[in-house]
Amino acid sequence: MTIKAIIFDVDGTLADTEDAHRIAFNKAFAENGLDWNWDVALYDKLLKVTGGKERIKYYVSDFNTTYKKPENFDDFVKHLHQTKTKHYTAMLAAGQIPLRPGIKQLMDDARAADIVLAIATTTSPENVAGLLEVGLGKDWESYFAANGCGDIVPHKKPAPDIYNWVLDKLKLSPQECIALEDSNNGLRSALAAGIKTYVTTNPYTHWHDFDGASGIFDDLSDLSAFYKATGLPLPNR
Ligand code: XBP
Ligand code: MG
Repeated sequence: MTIKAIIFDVDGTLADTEDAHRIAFNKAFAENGLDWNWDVALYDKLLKVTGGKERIKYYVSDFNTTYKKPENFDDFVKHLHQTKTKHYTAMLAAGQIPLRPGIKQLMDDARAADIVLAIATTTSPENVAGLLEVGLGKDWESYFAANGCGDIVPHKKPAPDIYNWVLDKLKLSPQECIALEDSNNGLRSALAAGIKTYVTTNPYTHWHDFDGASGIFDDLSDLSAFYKATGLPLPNR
């Protein structure tokens, strides 16, 4: 079947964002008087859980078990996460996080060939906007026929919810789409929605289990190889 849409994960796929997320979490902890510090080794483990609020709760329940939770813990986590988003979007606005190699060219090639683009991510909408405003320009929203992100679905990746939400918006079947992901959670989410999935790895995910992926790449610097592997009818680059 011809491919009608490409659905992109954001964090780790469109850009190497996870270390900036980690730094933003640490800034939020410091700003709120917490002595928590997530180093790279710990963050690696915390990435098991997607979603920033969910990740903070996972840290408290599994890694900082002596911490005495405040009474309104949910509100506290929400506030911490808002502080984190403020720091993260400031890093994006400062142009600290470029798109990964080949991403913009792939999007431009696909658009020129009338292949629809969409986003399926667990990250917050502000973060998607901040990244793509810098990476694609002010009219970044016009690139995407569906922008699935954050809390719009009940269950985050590895659940298929966000991909199902996007398929619904696009009015396409899973067989008419491919997904691009960078992590085991993301791959499982897309596969559970029945979508053929390709993976680009990054420093946080290169060791993940990518069983079920249709192709695994270090990055998309060789777009011709990606077009050949996927069967996308796009020009040699
Ligand atoms: C990304 C995530 C996100 C980010 C943090 O996963 O899990 O939670 O790490 O963003 P994926 P928020 O790439 O699979 O979508 O703090 O805004 O949740
Ligand atoms: Mg990702």
